[in-house]
Amino acid sequence: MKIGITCYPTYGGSGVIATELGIELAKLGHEVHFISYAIPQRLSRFVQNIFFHEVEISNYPLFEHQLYGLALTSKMVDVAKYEGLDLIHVHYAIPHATSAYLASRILERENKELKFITTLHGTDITLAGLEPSFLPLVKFSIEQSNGVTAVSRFLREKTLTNYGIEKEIRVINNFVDTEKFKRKVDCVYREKIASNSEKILVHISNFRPIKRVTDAIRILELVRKEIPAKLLLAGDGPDRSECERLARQLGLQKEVIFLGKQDGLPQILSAADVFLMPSQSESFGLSALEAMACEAPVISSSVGGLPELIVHNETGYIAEIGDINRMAKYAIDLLTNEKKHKLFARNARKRAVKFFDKSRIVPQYLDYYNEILNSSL
Ligand code: GMT
Repeated sequence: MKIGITCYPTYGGSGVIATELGIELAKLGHEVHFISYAIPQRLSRFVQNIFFHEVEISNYPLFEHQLYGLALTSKMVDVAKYEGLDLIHVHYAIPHATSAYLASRILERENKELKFITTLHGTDITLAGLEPSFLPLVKFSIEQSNGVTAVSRFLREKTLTNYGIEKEIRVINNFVDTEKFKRKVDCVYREKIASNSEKILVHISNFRPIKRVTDAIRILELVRKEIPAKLLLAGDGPDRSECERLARQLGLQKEVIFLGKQDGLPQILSAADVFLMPSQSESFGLSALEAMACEAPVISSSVGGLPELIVHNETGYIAEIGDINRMAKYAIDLLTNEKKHKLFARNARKRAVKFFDKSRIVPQYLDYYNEILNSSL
């Protein structure tokens, strides 16, 4: 198959899933054409069968706001036409689904069919898509997609109810390469950052307000009242300065370690005794899954798709949003009970391998592509 993939190429979870999916499809012999404004972050090396098409954006002075969605449409038309794409798979609805819709209409005028599948990832539905400036367009673009997938049951239900859409949405969960994401015994972070008696909490995100990273710092403060511990923070974003300020204010500047944006996530996750995800909203929680694959029990808020991933009292714990006292209590419980911690760590890895390994999820996308290509929709 010749497949076009459009995604945000940066550190966000949707871009990661799109890129890893493209790589796996290419390994299976499919030809994959990424269409975006920059080469995806996780595509830093040559991979056979993968091609990248950069969307050039005009900076003509009259266009005060960049017209990326339109430039993307034209690039999709070109790539579909000249590379002979069978379909386009867009990740994150805004503006990708709308661009794909326009591209398919343009090609229709030339008697060429281009089907497109939209994968909904999270804030495209729960946050940005609900803004009045986007809502009608997001609803329309989802309805016009030949196929739609959502990364959790939660996100499917939200889409159907929030947008009043009556359309079959296939749930295809996030996935992880459990061979790459596995606990490393010689973890440099553990050696360099903490002494033997210190426990390590880890959080990885893009530091947006929705991630509630400051909760992770407050949880560390409570945990440290009982046991010596440090917090490793990887990633960067708008809330980073606020987090640094809070760590200083709580006198934890040495105990909260900011790593910034990082590529070697399995190494960082291998240092984790516990992974924290106190998000306000989370449609699936890809980094929690990556942590589980590295044998880190996850303590998270009970929002969105997280309860579909984390089994409370088995692979980790779930608490109400903002209930840092409970989350800290759960962390202390796990960190002071070696037997329980080992069991949860093992359960977490087992669950990641059994239900969310790439070998289980990637074929679901391929089956869905074939279904859509063979349907009359
Ligand atoms: O929040 C992020 O990390 C970025 C965002 C995105 O769309 O790029 O992530 C969303 O997609 C991920 C991959 O499907 C999900 O695992 C995340 O839960 C989801 N984030 C939110 O819902 C806030």
